Amino acid sequence: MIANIKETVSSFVEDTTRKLSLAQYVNGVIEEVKKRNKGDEEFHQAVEEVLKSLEPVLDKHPEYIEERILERLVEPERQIMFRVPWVDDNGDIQVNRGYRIQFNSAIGPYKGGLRFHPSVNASIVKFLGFEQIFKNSLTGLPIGGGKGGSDFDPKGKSDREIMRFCQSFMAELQQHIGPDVDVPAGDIGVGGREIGYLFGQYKKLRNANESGVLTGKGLNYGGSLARVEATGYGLIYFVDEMLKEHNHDLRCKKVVISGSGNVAIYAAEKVQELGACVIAMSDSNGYIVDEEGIDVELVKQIKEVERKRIKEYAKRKAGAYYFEGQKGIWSLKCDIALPCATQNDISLEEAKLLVENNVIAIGEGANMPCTNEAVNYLLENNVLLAPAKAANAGGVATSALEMAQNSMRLSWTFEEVDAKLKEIMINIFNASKEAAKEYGSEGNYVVGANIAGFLKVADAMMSQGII
Ligand code: NDP
Ligand code: 2IT
Repeated sequence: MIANIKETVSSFVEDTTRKLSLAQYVNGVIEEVKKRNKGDEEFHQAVEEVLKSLEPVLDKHPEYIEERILERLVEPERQIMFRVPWVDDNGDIQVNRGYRIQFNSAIGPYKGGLRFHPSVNASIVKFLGFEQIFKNSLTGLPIGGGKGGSDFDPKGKSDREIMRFCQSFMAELQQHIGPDVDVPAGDIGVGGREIGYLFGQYKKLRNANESGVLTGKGLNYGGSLARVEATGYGLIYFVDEMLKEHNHDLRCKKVVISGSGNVAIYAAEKVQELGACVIAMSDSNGYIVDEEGIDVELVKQIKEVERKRIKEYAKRKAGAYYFEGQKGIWSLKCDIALPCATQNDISLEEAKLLVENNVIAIGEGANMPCTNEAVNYLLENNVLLAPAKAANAGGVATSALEMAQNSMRLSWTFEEVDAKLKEIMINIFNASKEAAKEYGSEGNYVVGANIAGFLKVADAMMSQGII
């Protein structure tokens, strides 16, 4: 009996010591990242969130520690930063900064969007590139992690200015990308128009019609049906699957969506198609409330066609209201919250409001829209949380389907692409669920997605040696 107790105590002590030293090791890697990437706060945040969730994996697979997988993973394979000079409509010279980060190519060519927004800097591009590694792995398709962009602000620019900027940006970027090397796409401020100008310039400079070099292209020059819809639709497929797992569904649920760009619009369209009611959407100036349910076609007209502000909506739709301010939207009572605008949209304060209002689920359409404190608070309060890496992976997954169609020189119908997208989203949900269960965090899809995404990349890195 006493021997038994002694054995239990000593194995408990051994176990606790091992876990403590694992935590120390992971903290050490995080501290080193902070030292080497001073001031890159968004990048620190993304690294901390992922690495901390990997402790149970390292416990089971000490070989990842021996092979220094974490230390290699947090260091981008390559970072490119360049000058983007262009001439505005007044004939004045403007200078912006361009970025491309080629983070990890263990499972395929670098893949990830380009963001054009004044807030873009090295930290933003690094955090987005880091997240992209795990997201792309989760899709089950052979794509590595990359990201890029510029501090260029497309707002208020003429079409010709956008074109000249894109041409200058591509004049430099073209030497670093290619269909088997690195395949950019859109993100904030980069949609079909920008991809068209970027593609035209690449084709001209390289004298090659390599359609797989960019995704999100127009349908008449190599684009894929359903790519425009894919991120928003994919988000809803994931959220629907998560709700079903917990005996809920979308019917008659009140939904609040931040943003009114590509992801937000198609999330709104799909969620309403499945029976929910979107009562609010926003842009960076303010939000609209329409208790009757947002008219998505009107939002498309205002934001996609006219490129105007969301406040126009309240002027044109009876019974709709407009409120100034970015974060006020999270004080509205809703069942499902879909942050689809930008990072750190929901901090602890907004998370508390959502919980007070009995939110059931959060689906992250944007990248890292919840702070780490908000994520922890939401999980502690039993809110179902669909993490960005998994829930918004439908966009990049469909980009990979676009690459596949380009390689085959064929195109699939909308229904074919949409069916593949849905299957991919359900697979991602299941992979996240299973990984969470296997590593002791059942129901925590944040941890599950990190682990499932990590394992494939780590194993590929192990197979390919120290490079
Ligand atoms: P868009 O440029 O089409 O739309 C962005 C929307 O978010 C706009 O309504 C914009 O408002 C709002 N927004 C942007 N920045 C801010 C800010 N700092 N504060 C408040 N609101 C802001 O971009 P997407 O819809 O493509 O991207 C939205 C999010 O989804 C991003 O986090 C992106 O990384 C992520 N994502 C995008 C994918 C894609 O395929 N496009 C795939 C996966 C994730 P305003 O018009 O006022 O600027
Ligand atoms: O964040 C993202 O996954 C995207 N912006 C889409 C990237 C892509 O390559 O389609």
